[in-house]
Amino acid sequence: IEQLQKKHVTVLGLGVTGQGIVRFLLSHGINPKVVDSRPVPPGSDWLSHNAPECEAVFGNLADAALAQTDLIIISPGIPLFEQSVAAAIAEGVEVIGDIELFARLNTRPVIAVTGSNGKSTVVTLATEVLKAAGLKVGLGGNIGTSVLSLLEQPHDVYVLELSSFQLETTHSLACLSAMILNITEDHMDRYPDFQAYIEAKQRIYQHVEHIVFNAEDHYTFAQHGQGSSVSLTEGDYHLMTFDGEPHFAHKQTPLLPVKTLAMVGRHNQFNALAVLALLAPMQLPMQAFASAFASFTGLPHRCQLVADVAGVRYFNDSKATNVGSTVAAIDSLASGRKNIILIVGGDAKGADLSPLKTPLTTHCKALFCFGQDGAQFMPLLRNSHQVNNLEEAVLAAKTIATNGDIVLLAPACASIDMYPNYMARGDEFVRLVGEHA
Ligand code: UMA
Ligand code: ADP
Repeated sequence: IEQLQKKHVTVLGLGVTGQGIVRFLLSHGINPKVVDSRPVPPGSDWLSHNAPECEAVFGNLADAALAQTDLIIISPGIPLFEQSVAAAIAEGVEVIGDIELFARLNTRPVIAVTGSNGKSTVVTLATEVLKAAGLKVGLGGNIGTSVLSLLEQPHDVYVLELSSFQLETTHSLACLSAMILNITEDHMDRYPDFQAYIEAKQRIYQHVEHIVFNAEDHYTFAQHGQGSSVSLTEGDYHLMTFDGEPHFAHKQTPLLPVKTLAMVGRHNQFNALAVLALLAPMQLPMQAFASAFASFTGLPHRCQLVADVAGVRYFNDSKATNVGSTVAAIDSLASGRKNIILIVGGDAKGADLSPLKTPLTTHCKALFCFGQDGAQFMPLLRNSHQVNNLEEAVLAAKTIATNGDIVLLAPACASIDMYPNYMARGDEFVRLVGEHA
């Protein structure tokens, strides 16, 4: 902190992250310059009420004189290749993210999770287990809470959800344990190629005592160091039959019956194994896992059953914002019959949609596409239809659904072309299902 107080600091981005950084700096007597390329960033009102003393430059980044500062603390939504940022880096300005600042100040154990899908579910379940063991846990990062705000109160342990964007600007985060859950294509509008996205995620393993990885996804393997692998079938943490019943197990030791887990779906059994592996160094009583597994029913907007009308089940998986999560949703709801009516579309972020082809043709009865990139999905299934919005999709799905069918919103796209965020999209789906189904 003393070093920081001597520097001229610029906070770049005034969303959730930026506000967390500004609040933290002000509480330590540091007045940063605040810059955002949006003319009216989300935190502009907050700033004028709470920190009118900070110089603010909103609009064109070129006007912000970024090169004339000592340190830029950048938000994850702004790429390092952004022209003004790249120019400042070339001038020797240090650029870090809020996770890096947290890492430099934190003294408590950190459990960190990244991956293309399942991060929020895994960090939330891990947090519930730690709480059940009586610990005071700080949960933050990409899940939506600024990590710097976590430092305002003492905690026993931190659980961090980290995006590839956040990892790009993180250098010294020391973790007790860390895992890349899986890597499938996402954010191809931000990375030059898939390899660059993998490299960003791999940064989570830079300083880790206990590495955890997915035995079935070699992109998650660490380049250096030993660790524990996770997979339903072949990992150190895996499923085994014991006393005639499926169990979560470590090597040959059964730990808990799978039926203790309230969440459904095979991907959630994987997530539970990930939590067992990640928390192993904490040496918690198995009872803490048992009670959290039983009480945590999953986060909203993730494969959530929202209605069952005349034998037709409606699932809200609005958080499926990339191809991998939509594939996981279809696979985990599949019954061997072609009974899934899938709704997709939005901003596909430049993704390759072809991995959807097999799950769609194997398990789906019909496909309804909407939004900016809806048309790109049309060739994936013979019975596909383009509609103008989610309401038309729900109405059309209802018309063809019969007893035993599933109507699944798993858009494989970001929502920003039509909604403020995936929650608003999911909420609208739930409302439409309530109105029309
Ligand atoms: N933006 C500008 N100009 C700026 C700053 C931002 O146009 O000067 C745009 C960005 O391109 C982006 C949007 O504004 O489209 C938000 O960016 P931000 O960096 O201000 O975002 P925050 O509000 O600080 O939220 C960020 C994470 N957002 C992103 O990485 C885009 C949040 O993850 C995270 O919860 C929050 O920090 C706290 O850590 C959201 C997300 O979508 C949920 N993450 C991606 C994902 O999960 O796929 C990675
Ligand atoms: P993230 O925070 O990485 O976006 P979430 O837990 O919010 O992850 O889940 C995002 C989407 O991925 C949801 O649609 C969910 O059903 C699906 N999902 C959850 N766990 C997994 C997993 N282990 N593998 C693939 N998809 C998953």
